[in-house]
Amino acid sequence: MYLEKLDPQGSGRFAFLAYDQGLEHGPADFRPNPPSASPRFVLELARDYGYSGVVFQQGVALATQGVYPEVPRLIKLNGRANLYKGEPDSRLLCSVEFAVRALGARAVGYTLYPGAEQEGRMFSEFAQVVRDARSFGVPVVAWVYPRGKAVPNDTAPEVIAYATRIAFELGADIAKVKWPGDFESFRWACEAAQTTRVVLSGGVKTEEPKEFLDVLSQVLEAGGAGVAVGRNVWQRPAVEARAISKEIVALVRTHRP
Ligand code: FBP
Repeated sequence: MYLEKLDPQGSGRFAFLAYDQGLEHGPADFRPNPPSASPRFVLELARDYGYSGVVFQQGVALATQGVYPEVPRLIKLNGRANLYKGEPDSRLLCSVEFAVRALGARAVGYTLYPGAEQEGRMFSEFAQVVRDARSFGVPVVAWVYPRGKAVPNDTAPEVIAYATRIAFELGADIAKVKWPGDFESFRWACEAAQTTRVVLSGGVKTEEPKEFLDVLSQVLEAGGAGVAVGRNVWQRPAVEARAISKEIVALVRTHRP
């Protein structure tokens, strides 16, 4: 029922445009396509191609209040910069209440780093986010990225299946995970997640759009619910970003296993 906020037609499919990389990676991510430093570039793509929503941190959401308000906002509640290279940790920066009441969030998101030293704190913070989101009636998307010195291979099939299962166990509506490398492994991740829907995390921009779209087709074929993609869209020049957006949204909407 909560997912209706993002999917009024009840398609069970989602294509999010991720735009929290300014915090998570820094502005170097915008250099391949300088207009992408402006959130308007991303909002226009989301509006024109019917993405399920854009992923913003609190500050970007505040700066763009009233800009294309028809584009659903998924507010990322925690985050970190990547200057510190120690064990990963990501703390709550925005409450569910502020995201919903002040920023008009249709959904909230939170990154978990299972395996990291701070795993326990992130799990309990996330569990509280799930409870708060229930009281405000919004769905929760978990970015689940096993990571840290205890996790030598963060995209191993058993690690990705564990990631989606953690999302299910903790109450996420949608889990966003990295590509484990093949169809069978992604299918395992979807099975492990049970009622939690699983979407692909976009990843580094591929040379050719087709390489990315082929992976997305496999995700959908394996039972995945879609994608949350950033760099593979907005690091391309406007004409190409538009072309790949059209294909991503069409694929997510129409491809059935
Ligand atoms: P991309 O599609 O650009 O890979 O974005 C997906 C995403 O999850 C972003 O929401 C987030 O900023 C970033 O990847 C974090 O990636 P990582 O922690 O692996 O550097």
